[in-house]
Amino acid sequence: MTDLAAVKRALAAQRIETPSWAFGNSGTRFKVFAQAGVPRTPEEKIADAGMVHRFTGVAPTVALHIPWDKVGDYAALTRYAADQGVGIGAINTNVFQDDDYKLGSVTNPDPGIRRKATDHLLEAIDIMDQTGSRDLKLWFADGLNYPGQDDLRNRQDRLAAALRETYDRLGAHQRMLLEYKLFEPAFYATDVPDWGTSYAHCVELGERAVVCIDTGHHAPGTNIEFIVAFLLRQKKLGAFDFNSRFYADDDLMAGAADPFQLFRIMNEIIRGDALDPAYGINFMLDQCHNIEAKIPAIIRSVMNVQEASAKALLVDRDALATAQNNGDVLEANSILMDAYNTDVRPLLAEVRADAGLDPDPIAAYRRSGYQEKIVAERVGGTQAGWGA
Ligand code: LRH
Ligand code: MN
Repeated sequence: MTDLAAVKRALAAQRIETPSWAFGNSGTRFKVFAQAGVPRTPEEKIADAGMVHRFTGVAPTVALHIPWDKVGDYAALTRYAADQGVGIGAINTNVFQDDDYKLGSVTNPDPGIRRKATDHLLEAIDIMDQTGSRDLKLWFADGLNYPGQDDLRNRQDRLAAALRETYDRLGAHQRMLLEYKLFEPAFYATDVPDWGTSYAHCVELGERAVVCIDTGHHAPGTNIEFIVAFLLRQKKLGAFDFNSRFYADDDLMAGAADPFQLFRIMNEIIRGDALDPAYGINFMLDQCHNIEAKIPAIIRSVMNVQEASAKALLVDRDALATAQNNGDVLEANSILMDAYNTDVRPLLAEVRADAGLDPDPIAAYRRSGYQEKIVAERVGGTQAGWGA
């Protein structure tokens, strides 16, 4: 039988990290629809992240992306974040937007360009030393568009060398999250295309190199919860970039396109006793809100992760194990589906009320008038995000 008090404690202790860039303008190659009230500075992005935490109670850190969030004084930015009720989370590097990186960054045939890219990764650790961040998050757009364009093995050697130099620079409490992605912007081969490649590099590097699973970075039909189960078993799962998709790297709200998949992922997390922040997995969002209001969309995404987690926490693990061990296929499946089909919104409303929060974070945000305030105040300047 499931211990409801324990479920509520686990939900109250849950931590979800928001992405600074999701508060900025974003879109597709066809159009970026700028929105009124969008932040112009890292401080304004952090203030918006503060609002998500204020109304959900479970989003106390915000991930930064460099140079999108470059400032002169990261210690001051960290103090500003504290005033907004949040901490600075993972530091994301960006070796995908510079002209020099057309043929790759750390995998580029040109050693001078590899040096430049590696120096950016090292600079990000300097920033972590100032923000107190634990996680260095690496994603490489590096790849090829045509067979023969470059040597696949040489590129892996170059990647490994850059990762080694970066790993050896990490401080004792710092980690490297290596994110993989099947394709885009490269359309023939990506140098870190799948969990296996990331895992192999992380094993080669050491215990503080772990895999980051972005739920939008797999081939259609990929069983992501299998990857979660496997990496948990290997103690190599470090983080998630939660979002959802119908087709490719759509970066839609987590749980919006496939709430059952998010439930199955959180089910493996719960089965692995890995939800508690003490276990060390960084549950992050990585999304782009191209047409919807950004702050409510991120609040909704946090709630979707909470709902998937609550359903997974309600799985009757003893009954499930018994049915599985008895080879009772239908019973085992129905026990899992019973949890998935449970309406957990009243339970989460209780958890929020117990924490002194409004049971409906989105309604509370709407009543706060913050949206109207930022639309009125944030006039002029250059909006953050993709150029409109
Ligand atoms: C790459 C990615 C990566 C970030 C970027 C914003 O698609 O998922 O995590 O650096 O989005
Ligand atoms: Mn990502």
